[in-house]
Amino acid sequence: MLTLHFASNSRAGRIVWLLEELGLPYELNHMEFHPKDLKSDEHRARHPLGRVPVLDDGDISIFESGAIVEYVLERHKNGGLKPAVDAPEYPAYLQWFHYCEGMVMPPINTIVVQTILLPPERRDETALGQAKRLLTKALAPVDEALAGKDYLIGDFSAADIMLGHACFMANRMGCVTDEMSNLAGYVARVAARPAFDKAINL
Ligand SMILES: N[C@@H](CCC(=O)N[C@@H](CS)C(=O)NCC(=O)O)C(=O)O
Repeated sequence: MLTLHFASNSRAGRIVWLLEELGLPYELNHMEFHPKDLKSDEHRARHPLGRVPVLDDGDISIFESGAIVEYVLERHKNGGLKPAVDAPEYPAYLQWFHYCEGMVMPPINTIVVQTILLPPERRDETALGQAKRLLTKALAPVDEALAGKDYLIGDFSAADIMLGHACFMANRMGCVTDEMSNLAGYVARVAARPAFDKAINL
C-alpha cells in the first residue's frame, strides 16, 4: 500500500493529483502545515528537513515531489502520463517537468515566505517585488509553449502535474498576467480536472 505524507496547500497535492489520475489506491497521513507536525521527530525521520511530500511504499520511503512522480510512474503506472523515450514529445516532457522546481518554484517559495511565513515586521518588499517579477518572467515561456495546445506537450502528462500545479499556485498569487492568455486557459483546464479538484481541496 502507498502512504502519502501530506499537508494541505503544499506540493503534496501533486502526488494526490497523480494517484487520483492513475486510479491507484493510497492512504493519506494528513498533517498540519505546522512545525508541530512537519518538524516532529517522527516526520523528520521520513524527511530530514521535515517537508512534504513523502511517499512510503512498503519498506521504501522517498521524498522530492518530482522523484515521487517518476517513481510512481515507473513502478505503479496504470496507463501512461509519460511519452515513450523515443517519442518526439519526450524532450519537451522532461524540460517542462523539471522547469517546475528549477525555475518556477524558487520565486514562488520567496513569495510564500515574504507574504505568509515571515512575521509582518520581518517581511521585505524589495525581495517580494523581485520574486514576483522573476516569476512573471519564468512563466512567459510556458505561456508561449501552450499556444495552440491544451497541455504542455499536447496530451495531458505528468509534466502538467508538476508545472500545472505550480502555474495554478502562481495564478492564485496574481502572477499570471492578462497578456498570458494561453496560460490562463491552461490553469482553467487544470483546475477543471476532477483529480486536481480533489487534490487541491484536501
Ligand atoms: N523540492 C521539494 C520541496 C519540498 C517542500 O519545500 N515542501 C514544502 C511544502 S510545498 C514544505 O514541506 N515546507 C515546510 C517547511 O518548509 O517547513 C519537493 O518538490 O518536494
